[in-house]
Amino acid sequence: MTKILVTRSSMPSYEEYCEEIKDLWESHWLTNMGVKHKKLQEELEAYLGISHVALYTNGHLALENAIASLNLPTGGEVITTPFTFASTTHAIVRNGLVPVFCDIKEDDYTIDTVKLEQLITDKTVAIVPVHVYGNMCDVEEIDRIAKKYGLKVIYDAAHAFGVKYKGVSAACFGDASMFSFHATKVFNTIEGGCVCFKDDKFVTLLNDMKNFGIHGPESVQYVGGNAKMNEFQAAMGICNLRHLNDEIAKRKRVVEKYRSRLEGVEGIKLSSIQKDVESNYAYFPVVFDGYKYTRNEVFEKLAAVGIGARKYFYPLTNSFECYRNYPTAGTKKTPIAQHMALRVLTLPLYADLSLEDVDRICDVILGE
Ligand code: T4K
Repeated sequence: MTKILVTRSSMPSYEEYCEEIKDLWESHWLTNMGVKHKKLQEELEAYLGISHVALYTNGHLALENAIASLNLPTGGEVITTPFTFASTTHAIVRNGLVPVFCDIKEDDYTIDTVKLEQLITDKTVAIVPVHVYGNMCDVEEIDRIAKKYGLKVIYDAAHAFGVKYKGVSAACFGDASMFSFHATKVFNTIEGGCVCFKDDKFVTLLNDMKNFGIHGPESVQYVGGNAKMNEFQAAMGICNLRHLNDEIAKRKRVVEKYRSRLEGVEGIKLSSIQKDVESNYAYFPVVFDGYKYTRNEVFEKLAAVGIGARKYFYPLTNSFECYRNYPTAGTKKTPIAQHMALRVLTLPLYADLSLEDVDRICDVILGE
């Protein structure tokens, strides 16, 4: 029985990667913003249609630094969603800010903008929405709210690399957007991530912050850490970017196959197809609500035959032990998110997942 895991990293051929890293053996330049770093940064700026990309060693530190760059007042409230990976909430809290958890929408699991506006107080300083599973948040409404109340917006776009709204890349909304280039993502640099932004005034800050705040040989302007992307990571990104369109097209076939088997089955709910959005087919979430098997039963049935679905995102971040004593924590105020977290399963999805395997997975889900 071959195991099927929830995802499998996209990789270039061994030869292609070796060719890309060959010159590193000649230069001995392995990290600290070398030629590969520069090349990837420029290629990403062109691909995403954004003026500035600051590369990071992972998406989490990219998000932490993006939030830090806005210099928000300690103790300020940041409205965000608990239906996400631990990273989103941690990045807010590790910046000395207070997460205020907003509920999500039932159809696409992104932040509910009506509830968001109701949560704004005189302590609110920013919004950190999440394009969860690659589904775009309501960027137009969030922009309207942010302008009305003078709030900063930093998108956690970890899942949304390659996604476009009305032809515009997910990189281009809010004050900044963070992409994750982790091994499990549609586009990977092994580990990695970036901050995308338009305002020139953040160029120095975001690039220096990942290198101890060092600006020049005798100038340290910020209290930064070490979050640099190294040359091997960047080389992987350069290779993977060449194949990205193919990878997304292959993922699309897998998703279409899943939809053809699961759409319309009583008690099974699929994520809605968003209007004006070009998807990257990052994840395939399925909600079991009133189905003949519970989510946990489906999870166990799949696991019993070597199929590794995942409960992304359960538990909600507002129920984590580390936030138990937070005044804003608890799942009561986010009932839709809690409902989804108890019922959702993300099914295996990667470019090379065969359609026969998708059938096998669906047979287990639909079987007696
Ligand atoms: N914001 C959001 C909304 C995020 O989802 C994430 C990360 C972040 C921020 C932070 O970005 P990064 O700092 O990670 O760049 C995984 C990933 O580690 C994490 O990147 C991701 N979100 C999260 C949703 O999933 P785990 O603990 O579930 O991963 P793991 O090790 O169980 O791997 C899942 C499957 O992927 C494996 O069953 C097989 C496959 N896999 C895994 C690895 C590590 C590969 O094929 N190759 C690999 O190298 O967290």
